[in-house]
Amino acid sequence: MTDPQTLDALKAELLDVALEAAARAGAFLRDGRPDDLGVAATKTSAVDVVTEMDIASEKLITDFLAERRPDDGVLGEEGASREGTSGVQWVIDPIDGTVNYLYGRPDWSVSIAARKDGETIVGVVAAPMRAETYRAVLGQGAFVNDRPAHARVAPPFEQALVGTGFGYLEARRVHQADVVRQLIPKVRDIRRGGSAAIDLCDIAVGRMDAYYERGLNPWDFAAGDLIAREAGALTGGRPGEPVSPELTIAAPPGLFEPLQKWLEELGAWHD
Ligand code: LIP
Repeated sequence: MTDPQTLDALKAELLDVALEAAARAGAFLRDGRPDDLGVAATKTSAVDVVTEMDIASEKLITDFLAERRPDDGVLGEEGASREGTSGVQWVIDPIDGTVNYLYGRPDWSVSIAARKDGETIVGVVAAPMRAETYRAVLGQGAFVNDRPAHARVAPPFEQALVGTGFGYLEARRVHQADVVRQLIPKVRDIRRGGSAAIDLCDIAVGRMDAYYERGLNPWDFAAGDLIAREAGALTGGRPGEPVSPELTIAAPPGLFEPLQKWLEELGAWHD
């Protein structure tokens, strides 16, 4: 068991490192985006893309982490993978919202989380085109820039503004479209932002009432999940489950429960 004072000092150091890494990568991506940016590679389908900037951003972040925290482990979306010896693992999405970034749309982010013995204790999401950085330390609240972040009070279900997203494979998209088709008449409206990390932070700052998505990777949700929880939202997957690639849900108490029930009944957790 880590001494509380030592743990607090570790959290403070990891937050400082995450903020600096996200700021450096965010500035590089904002200021250095090539006008002729193209697709460098594809992953699960022809529309699941990687750009040279995703790869360069991940290298910038991992080089910085190696300098500041050489004994930590690393897991990055674009292949960064290092076993550490410190018990700390960094979980990195160098551009969350790659398709938005490719098209020159503003809603993309850099998502960096630090896990200690498997538990996320620091989360940072930088959204440079919004001039906002969202952050949270476990047990110490959530912030947007230097302002405290708080999730909205749950509205009635039919007045909820709900965010979601869709996968890259046709079979999954067909089922996801069927789920959202049945949800749309029951809520205020739907938003599809394109960056899970920003969607989770929008729950934290009260810009959306709820968010759900199937098929996210740990680097998509690790930081935003902590930020949403520290802002007062509940997060999870199927009933009794934590957020996972199977299903990610975030919403304030009073809305989280009926939404989770609806998504379970609609089969949002499977393809
Ligand atoms: C994206 C997620 C988004 C999802 C997209 C994509 P990426 O992550 O943040 O919520 O709907 O399909 O997975 O690939 O841009 O890092």
